[in-house]
Amino acid sequence: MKKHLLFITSGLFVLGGMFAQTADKCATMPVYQARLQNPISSANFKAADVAAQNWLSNPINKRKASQKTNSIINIPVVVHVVYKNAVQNIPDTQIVRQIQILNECFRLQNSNFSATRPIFDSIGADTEIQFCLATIDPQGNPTTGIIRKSAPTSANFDPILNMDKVKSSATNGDDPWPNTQYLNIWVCDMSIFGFTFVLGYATFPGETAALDGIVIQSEYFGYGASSLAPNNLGRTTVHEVGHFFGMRHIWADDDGGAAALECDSTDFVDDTPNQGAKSASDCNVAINSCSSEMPYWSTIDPPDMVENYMDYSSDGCMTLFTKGQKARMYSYLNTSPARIAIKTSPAACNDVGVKELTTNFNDYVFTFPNPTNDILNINITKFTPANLKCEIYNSHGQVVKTIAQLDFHNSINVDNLSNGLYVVKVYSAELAAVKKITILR
Ligand SMILES: [Ca+2]
Ligand SMILES: [Ca+2]
Ligand SMILES: [Zn+2]
Repeated sequence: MKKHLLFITSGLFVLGGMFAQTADKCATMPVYQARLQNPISSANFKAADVAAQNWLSNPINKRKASQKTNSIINIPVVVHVVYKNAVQNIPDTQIVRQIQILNECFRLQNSNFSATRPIFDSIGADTEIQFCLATIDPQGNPTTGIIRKSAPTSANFDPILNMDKVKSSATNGDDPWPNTQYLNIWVCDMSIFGFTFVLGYATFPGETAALDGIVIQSEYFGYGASSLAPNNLGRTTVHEVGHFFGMRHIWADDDGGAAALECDSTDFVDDTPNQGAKSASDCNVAINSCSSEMPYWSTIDPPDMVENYMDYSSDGCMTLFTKGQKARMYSYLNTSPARIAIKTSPAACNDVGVKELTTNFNDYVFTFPNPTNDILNINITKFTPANLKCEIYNSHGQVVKTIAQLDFHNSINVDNLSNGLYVVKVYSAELAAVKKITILR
């Protein structure tokens, strides 16, 4: 009873703190602190950390884990969509897109990696970890890897007062699949009193099977609406999956202390610069909060690595995990029983996203507004748009505009084209989508 009271009190305290600011990226640490109140959980987390640290203290392990091995780890994912209304019942395309964003970011194929400052780009890591929607369920039956479950509008899934209720059917959520075979991701509404105060949270290695996985606020899963900027590019899930593999925040959660003390704790990764405080959903490249430090790869005191997925920067700012972070992930993937097991999960795991893209590519291309008069927007939600081209045809079948290289978001000026019906073809060697648009003034 005492423990329970303690948790509620600390929960309210944290909740009060969160209300004082805008939506926070992640509730992983407050949830973790609450879990540490349970002596068994606390011992399990500690055992996982000690085993991982011992593994990483072996220089051979450390060297191998931070290098590229060309051996890919495939993580089968099951997404539990627990919804209270139609909007929260997010479409398959949004889910597939999030899996693709995970793959881009964990495999260093994100198109914004080129924006990484030169001082950091040499330590960016292809973690060689990939994700896919599971194709075999725990009973051995075929599955899309997506479960949809309706919850009453009265259900609360916030991570402080109703922590983990979304993870159990008995409390209006959905039970996890075995964490030895699947990464469980719950997508739900965590708002409380109509206020979205957290975008996601994760469990660290060592968590019990019943709770292991990550939870993401529905509208932030996948490619969110521009109104959700700067958190609309799917990086919340990348950040939370980072926690799932043992990553701590890059600023080591030592915000708020005396200035001299804010640089004295660690994220347990030796190539990420020390950082005194979290970023504020921005991309402040001017900041160097901890001075007089010299990581092994640098000859100068580096600025804060706001490009790191484990900061709270804007989604568009985030571009990398480091080699040291990769090594830390592998230290858990080689020592923590559930993380070891998932590497050889029997849940079949084809690259579902790419397979679906080939037949449904039209669903991944959005042209708007229609009709338009001057600007045509073409948005792509594809794994890598690097090789995508576009041609616009008039009603006589003649090419009137060519774009040699599409990006995720494109604004095409069509004000030199006359009124009429046009066909927009978006294509690569493997994929093709065709959209009809009208130009009308
Ligand atoms: Ca560090
Ligand atoms: Ca520094
Ligand atoms: Zn976090």
